[in-house]
Amino acid sequence: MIDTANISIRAGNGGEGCVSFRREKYVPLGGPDGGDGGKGGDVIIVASEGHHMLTAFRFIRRFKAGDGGNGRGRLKSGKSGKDCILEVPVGTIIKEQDERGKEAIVADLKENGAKFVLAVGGEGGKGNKKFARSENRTPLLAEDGEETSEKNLSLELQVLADVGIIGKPSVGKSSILRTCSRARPAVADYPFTTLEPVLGLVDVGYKTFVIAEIPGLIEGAHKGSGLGHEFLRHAKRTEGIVHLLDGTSDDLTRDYNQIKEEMLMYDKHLLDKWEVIAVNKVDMVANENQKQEIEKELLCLLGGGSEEGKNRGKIHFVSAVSGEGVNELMQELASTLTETLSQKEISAKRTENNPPVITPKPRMEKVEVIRQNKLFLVNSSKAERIVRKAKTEDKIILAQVMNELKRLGVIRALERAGIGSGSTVRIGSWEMEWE
Ligand SMILES: Nc1nc2c(ncn2[C@@H]2O[C@H](COP(=O)(O)OP(=O)(O)O)[C@@H](O)[C@H]2O)c(=O)[nH]1
Ligand SMILES: [Mg+2]
Repeated sequence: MIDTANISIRAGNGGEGCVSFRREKYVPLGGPDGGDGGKGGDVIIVASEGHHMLTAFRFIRRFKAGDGGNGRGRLKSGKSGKDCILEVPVGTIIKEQDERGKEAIVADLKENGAKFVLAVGGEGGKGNKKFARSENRTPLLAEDGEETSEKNLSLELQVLADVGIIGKPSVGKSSILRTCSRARPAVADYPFTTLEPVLGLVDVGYKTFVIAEIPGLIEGAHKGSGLGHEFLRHAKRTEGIVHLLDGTSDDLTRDYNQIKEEMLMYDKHLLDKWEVIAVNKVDMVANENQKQEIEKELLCLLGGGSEEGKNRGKIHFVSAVSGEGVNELMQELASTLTETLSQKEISAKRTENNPPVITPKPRMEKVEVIRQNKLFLVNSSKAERIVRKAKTEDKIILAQVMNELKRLGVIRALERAGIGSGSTVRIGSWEMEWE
């Protein structure tokens, strides 16, 4: 079962650099003291064991990190924008469409706590202090912040079960799965092996979780027949287990122990998971007395239900046919899951031992000039950020801008492209006649 979600994200814009001069008594115009703009916030995705599905992304699909604050006088830098952090289940794959519409994997979060910076916040603009040059001590320009753009991403998750139903053939595993979810596994009145893991999504109101039938156990999957692997993967990842028994069986102790034995052979770690015992086909159990006897037998088997706290110490009587007890069983599973997951989350937060943090490569800043007859289009985000806020009607400011464009290599690139008088230069939305 693959869970998917499409989202769009945007990192924060960088803040504007500031044009300002020191004001002191008796000094009419002090040196430049315009601070830099703050960096925009990043959009970061984090894998967390506390999440099991991508359901949350069905309700909110757009995410934006905070913008950087503008720089101010007295060399005050703008505040950094707040990062936007998205938590996803471990195993989530993130894909992005490139300009040609081709999908590529940008990150594959395999470990708890693994982080990936999906979008880097815009750089803050430099304040005018940074534009002071030996030949120009009164810089009248500052850089605008870097603008970010929106990215469309798709998230994909191979959903693994939170709870596995195990039990001998024909105890009613498939039937219970049908009763508690919309899953439609085959049900048969003869021992029958479900060949593919069937997952059901259970909704108890305040929580949803994934439940799967894990047959295979007793049916010899541990011996390495092709079937075993998929199930083992699910079984390994489940948080807990419903051990299902058939109330009409003549020896529940034997049935129970047989399954435990199989679990040990299959993967001994399965025995470390919590277990809820449910006795199915209660519609066929004759009377209360018989129920009480079954309960006594099983509790005795569990040593009074204290088995290091792994067992919940309660026997559920259910019927897949009449539906009796199924809701209560699901409620118990949901609350047990909530407990164990919040504990896990807490310990994961404590033990986050350097999970990988992957940061995309920084953008290359290169100047490109495209010529269209007498129009010369300059492609350079640095140059754009300088001209965007500059009041170039002012001759002095224009001269300073030209000086900065020269330092960035824009003038040389224009000359190489063959610029001459009568041409127009366009940088972003800013235009000027070349003389
Ligand atoms: N009377 C009764 N029969 C049931 C119940 N649950 C399952 N069965 C029957 O038991 C047989 C085996 O059920 P199935 O779900 O395929 O068992 P699985 O092998 O554990 O998946 C089928 O004939 C079901 O109709 C139940 O609660 N009551
Ligand atoms: Mg079955």
